[in-house]
Amino acid sequence: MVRFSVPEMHCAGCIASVTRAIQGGDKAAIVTASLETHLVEVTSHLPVAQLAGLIEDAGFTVKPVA
Ligand SMILES: [Cu+2]
Repeated sequence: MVRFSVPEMHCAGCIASVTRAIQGGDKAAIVTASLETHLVEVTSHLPVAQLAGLIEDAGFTVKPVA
């Protein structure tokens, strides 16, 4: 599981966009997002950089969280 900070994620629509973007790259990905922490947790076989790219392509600033 990898964790990303997505500060611009502010509503359920944003979560839907992020989830759709990730699952566009890996339809089996499990995505959990929190509006309180702006964290997105992803379980996927894709590498971290590629997951970050998918989120970015959806229009969000993203950074991996250690
Ligand atoms: Cu939103």
